[in-house]
Amino acid sequence: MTSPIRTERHDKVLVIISDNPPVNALGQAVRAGLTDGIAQALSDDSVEAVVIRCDGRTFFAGADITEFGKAPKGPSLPDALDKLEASDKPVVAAIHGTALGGGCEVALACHYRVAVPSAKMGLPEVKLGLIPGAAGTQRLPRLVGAEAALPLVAIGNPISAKKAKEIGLLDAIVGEDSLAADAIAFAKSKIGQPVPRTSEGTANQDGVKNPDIFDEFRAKNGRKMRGFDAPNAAIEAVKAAGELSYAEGVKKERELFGKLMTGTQSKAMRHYFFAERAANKIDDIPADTPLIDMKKVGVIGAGTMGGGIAMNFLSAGIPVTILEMKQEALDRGTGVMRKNYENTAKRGRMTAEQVEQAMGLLTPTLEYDDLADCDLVIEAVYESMDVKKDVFGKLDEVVKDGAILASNTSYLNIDEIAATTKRPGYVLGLHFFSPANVMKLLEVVRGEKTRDDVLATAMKLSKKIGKVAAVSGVCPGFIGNRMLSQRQAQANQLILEGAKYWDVDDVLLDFGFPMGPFQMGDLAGIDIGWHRDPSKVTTIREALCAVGRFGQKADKGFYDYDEARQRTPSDEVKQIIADFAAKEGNEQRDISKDEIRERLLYPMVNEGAKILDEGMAQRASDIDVVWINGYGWPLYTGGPMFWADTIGLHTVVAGLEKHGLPVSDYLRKKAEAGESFN
Ligand code: 3H9
Repeated sequence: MTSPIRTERHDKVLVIISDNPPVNALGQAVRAGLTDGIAQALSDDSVEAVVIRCDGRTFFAGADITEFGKAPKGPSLPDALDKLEASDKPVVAAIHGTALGGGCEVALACHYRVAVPSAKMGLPEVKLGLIPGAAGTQRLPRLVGAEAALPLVAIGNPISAKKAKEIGLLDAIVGEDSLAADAIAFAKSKIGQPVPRTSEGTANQDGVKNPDIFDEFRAKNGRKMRGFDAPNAAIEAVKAAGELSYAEGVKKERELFGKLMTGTQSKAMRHYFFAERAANKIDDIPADTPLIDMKKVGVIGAGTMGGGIAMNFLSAGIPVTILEMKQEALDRGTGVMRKNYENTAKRGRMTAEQVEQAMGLLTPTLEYDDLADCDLVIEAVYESMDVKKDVFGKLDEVVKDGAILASNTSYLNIDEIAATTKRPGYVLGLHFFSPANVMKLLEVVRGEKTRDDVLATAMKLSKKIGKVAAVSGVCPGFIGNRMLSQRQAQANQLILEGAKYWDVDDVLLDFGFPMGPFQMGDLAGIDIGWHRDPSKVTTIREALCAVGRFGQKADKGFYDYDEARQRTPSDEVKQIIADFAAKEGNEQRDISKDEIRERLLYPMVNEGAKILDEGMAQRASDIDVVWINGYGWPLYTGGPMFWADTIGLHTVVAGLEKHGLPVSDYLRKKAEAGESFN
């Protein structure tokens, strides 16, 4: 097999080039090639400096994740990088694209780093449940200081070249189109000078002088890190970089890395990494299916949902025409969109110019005819089949042939909606989650007649607007809400049988969800969909509405809320539930948290199995993607189906049986065969 690494001579400079598509991952052959390249430079007296760069779309994007969990093959990345850094001839990293993880560690082991303005650098290992394992936690703080290193290592978001230069991670920013030549010139300028080795840097002493920075960082980012093991290990490693010698620090990093690598969290998060990428692929549609050009998008409805949907496209530079029925609603909707953008700008995540650019792409209208030349129209109107049918009928008449018509319905039958048009092949569901400009998930609902190019275009578009998409077949509630309704039914039943409603919420919080169903009800408003007749009480929610307990907005719902929005279980609600249960003939008993957890989560897995069996999801990992991105299922458990695999499907079946709950044939068969979903 030919090596992915080649070398070129430019006078006294040896250029080591990696060409390992798609992302120049640092697999065994790349590591071996890098080591050989450095050896070649050192053994040749006519070479006086070295440049390392990559062909293709990016500098090394990290270790090859597909090698994790397999028997390691030398040279290891830490060894390769130690050899590189030991060179007494200057080595320059020439960076474009994304220098991530092990790729960033390659750059750190080089004596100098130059990059193009569009490059990004980062250590995202923490997002795979890991910390950098090739001395990144020890070299980075020695170069840029512990305080600047902490967010990079413990949160894992990449930074721009500009920011990298500011903190000292880059030595120079070079021309966008002249990286190779500029890096060689930079290397030549360093010939004959003593080489600066990052492992010998002293910037890490900032954390020794002010050890409070570690606790402050923990306090500031506590919510983001809740439940995850890797961020704490990352903080520990960065702290160690100031307290220990380099050799001891590296040893500490290896210990922490090894522990994380063999733990369940990293396994789950690596599963998710590949799951997210797999979800964007549709098994029976060829990758080279021609796509429909997307120059302009229409959105019907300028409420919270429609406005949020529109913002996704505006932010991606795609013009949007937004339609409302009344001028007042249109003005209100576009006003909210502008305000959202301005708030983002206030937080420093957008410039004022970008706000104007995005809003400049928006055309508000009251006329259906203005949607005629859109390539895609998404309706986000009231959730009623009759209303949707009416909207699709009108759209079918005015919007040009070959344009896609999409519904944002979270529940209704897409095939029935499609049948009201003369172009059912061009109809599909695009189910956004609220707030639609923030939430990552997009459920793409494939109708019976949806054309291949329509679906392929939707998947491509979802990536362009920064969404994580998963395909669902047509069934009530699709993948996400269909499984949610199982959990909700159990939550309601549990409190009738005597479970404390705050225990139900706490079980889900402890599991890693951001909140439980009753807290969620209070936040969203318990009166959503309430008929406003206090004399007709058929559910606990209606009983709460009847006494004005509408949720957080009324300072009372399931919980009482104080000024700081802290929740306290309410005696009034306890009584309402007890009375309601008695009326329904439910005898109340103490219910353990274990029972609550099993009854909330196992029926979801069972429903997931049915969804798979019916072919409503392409693969179990798509279900994981839906639940992690749309419903706050904790990433570090890998999603409901991966989690079920981890605890064993026989455990799920036994639990369902113990609680007298239904077990689908598919789940039972898999459990009996000792199989897993993923
Ligand atoms: C690490 O470095 C540990 C070290 O500290 C310690 C070592 C001792 N490996 O995302 P895309 C595949 S941990 C293997 O769709 P984009 C990916 O699966 C690593 N494969 O492209 C996909 O395959 P397919 C730290 C990888 O342009 C294809 O490449 N680094 C890897 O949207 C295209 O990927 C990271 O965590 C990999 N490292 O985004 C960075 N990376 O076509 C992970 C990608 O079959 N990577 N693939 O579906 C990324 O964040 C994005 O891929 C990147 C490009 C931003 C680079």
